Amino acid sequence: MRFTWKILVCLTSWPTSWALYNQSTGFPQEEIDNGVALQEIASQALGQMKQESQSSNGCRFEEAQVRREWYLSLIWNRRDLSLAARKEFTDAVMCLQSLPANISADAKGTFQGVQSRYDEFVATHINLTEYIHVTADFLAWHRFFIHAFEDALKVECNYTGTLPYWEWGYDAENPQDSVLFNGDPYSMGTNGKDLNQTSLYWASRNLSIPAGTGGGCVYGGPFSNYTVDMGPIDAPGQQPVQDDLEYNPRCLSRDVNPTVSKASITFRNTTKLVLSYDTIDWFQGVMQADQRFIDPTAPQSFGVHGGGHLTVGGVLADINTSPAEPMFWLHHAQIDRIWTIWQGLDPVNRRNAIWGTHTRSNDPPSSNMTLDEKIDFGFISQPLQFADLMNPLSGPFCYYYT
Ligand SMILES: [Cu+2]
Repeated sequence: MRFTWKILVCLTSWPTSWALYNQSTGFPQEEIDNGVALQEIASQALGQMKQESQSSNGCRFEEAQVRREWYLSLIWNRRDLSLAARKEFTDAVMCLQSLPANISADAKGTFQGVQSRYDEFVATHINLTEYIHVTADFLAWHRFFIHAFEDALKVECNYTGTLPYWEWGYDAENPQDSVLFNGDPYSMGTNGKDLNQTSLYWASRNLSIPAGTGGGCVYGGPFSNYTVDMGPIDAPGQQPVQDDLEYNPRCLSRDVNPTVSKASITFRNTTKLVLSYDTIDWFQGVMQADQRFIDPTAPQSFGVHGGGHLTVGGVLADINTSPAEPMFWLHHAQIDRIWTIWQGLDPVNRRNAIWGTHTRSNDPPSSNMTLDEKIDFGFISQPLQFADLMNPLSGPFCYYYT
């Protein structure tokens, strides 16, 4: 009996002692790489958010909206949204693309490219690009922007779901094989047609990146008949239009890129981002590969933010015009989720943490932003106070990620 017990102890402790632990995180490397660690960190953060919400007078956690991933769970290896729910989402997006724009005839002079209600979101992002990326309000601005989009789907297109998010880690190895792009009626449409390109020159960065597995137009499934009305403006391998807001009808292009995804949006990179930085300057800086905060251990990375944009490629790779690609909303929901997890791990110190100025990488130099400032949302909303956009469970928001 005693002997058996000893063997049992030996057997149960054996895998642990042999597992390769990542010293700084306390998780076995395997769990960091397969997403189990991030999942655990996320539920820890959510627990703290729930407690925090009970002591404030924001929305009631029990009544909050829940945003889900395209996967069901890691264990069952299925997607989180039912087929019907996925189709309801893409149908609602196509509905918004078919609704007329609200903007006035005056504004139409400047915003020539705006053909639909959906395009108002695109034009707002194009117009504000220099003031909402690598600035103090990057995360908060995009949090409200995607919320306003979700709201428009509900109010104007009777959408009954919430914004889905894209957990990049599931697709980092083989993004071109993702069910997101399998082209069936429950997907986000296909990859772009393969143009057999080898590299793409990115003029604004004076840099060439390896081409992906597509490059041409989405040819099947949702969005294969969708017309992008503006851009390109600033994307690898694409000739920019003369005027940022001009009307330039074209197909939705994609160039799903495994070289970029493997280097940037793995569970390992995302988990490291969430766990390694205690201050917002570093967290948001590394996330965006801000030149001032390049992660010295991953110099080739575009950060998870740019990495997601470049993994899908084509229209999503265009800094200014990217919301014209419906994957934008799933990618930025994940960006928002990662910020939410980071905030939730230490709400006392991180809930209202901001850092930075009004201009991209502070070039040209501008003043530091404060939480009392109003943030501009173009056609999407009246300006809103920065401080009101810091918590997904208060202010205009009432949602969390599962
Ligand atoms: Cu953006």
